[in-house]
Amino acid sequence: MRFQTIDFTIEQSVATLCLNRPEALNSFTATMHAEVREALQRLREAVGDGRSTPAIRCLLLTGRGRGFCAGQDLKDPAVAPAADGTMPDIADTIEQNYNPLIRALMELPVPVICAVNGVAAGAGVSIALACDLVLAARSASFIQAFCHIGLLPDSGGTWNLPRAVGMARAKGLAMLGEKLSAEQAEQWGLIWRCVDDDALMTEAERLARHLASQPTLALARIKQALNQSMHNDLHSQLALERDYMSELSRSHDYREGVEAFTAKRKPVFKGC
Ligand code: T3D
Repeated sequence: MRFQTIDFTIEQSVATLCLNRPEALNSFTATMHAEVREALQRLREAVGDGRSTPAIRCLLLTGRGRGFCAGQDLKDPAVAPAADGTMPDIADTIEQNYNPLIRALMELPVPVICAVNGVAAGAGVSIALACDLVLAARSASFIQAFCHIGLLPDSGGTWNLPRAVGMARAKGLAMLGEKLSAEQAEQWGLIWRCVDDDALMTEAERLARHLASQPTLALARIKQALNQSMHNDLHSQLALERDYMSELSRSHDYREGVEAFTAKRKPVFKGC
């Protein structure tokens, strides 16, 4: 599939979406938003409804060049001040572009791996935090750059950040906008793992292939249940676990998992 600002490929049930504007640290323009939206829409259709083996069983998101994503392209005419000095209302781009992107990633019923290959800043951090497993190159960093330009962490930043690292660290990061190294991000629980730079893509692709061979429907329900636990009370969460378990207990992969365990062989999951 040919796009101008992203590369989108599918191989062995793994879709890879690579942000490809390295000269601007993969910051988002209106075109990039439209292309990412289209790729995610195609992906969502390929995942299906969980009743049969999905054509795609994992998404890997990364960036080209020395940056992962520097958030909004601050030079994009769509968000720049007009010639007469009037400022655009950025609620429009947030509502039309960033919010649907965050929902699409967090609601996608397959695991989303983010390989943070370099600096992530502004909405670039929020996008990484909307993914399920974040790997980062040791030289990568995370910057809540919003406060440097008079904004606040959007794209779910104020929701995901305190849940990941706690309120004290979230406020420090968001109000100071200091660079957080990948190693510190791992120690603080912001990301799953920090790996050596030259091992990042090998490790991310290995993880993606592994997840794509696992019981996809169960992974989808794990993702949904953990995300919903952030705002459910215990009673609602217990009911939700019961309902998801009821559905999963009727899946092919549950039967296969138990049969393989009993027969002491490796399970072959179909993802449904
Ligand atoms: O519409 C709205 O605003 C609403 C949405 C908001 C969501 C947001 O994401 S707001 C936050 C926007 N992002 C930022 O404020 C980050 C801006 N970038 C930086 O602070 C720095 O570039 C970094 C800390 C990320 C990296 O610094 P460094 O020194 O490694 O690289 P650099 O030299 O600053 O950047 C390299 C090039 O990328 C440079 O281009 P040039 O001068 O070589 O032609 C730079 O202008 C460009 N670049 C980096 N970030 C952006 C960008 N160009 C446009 N927009 C960017 N966000």
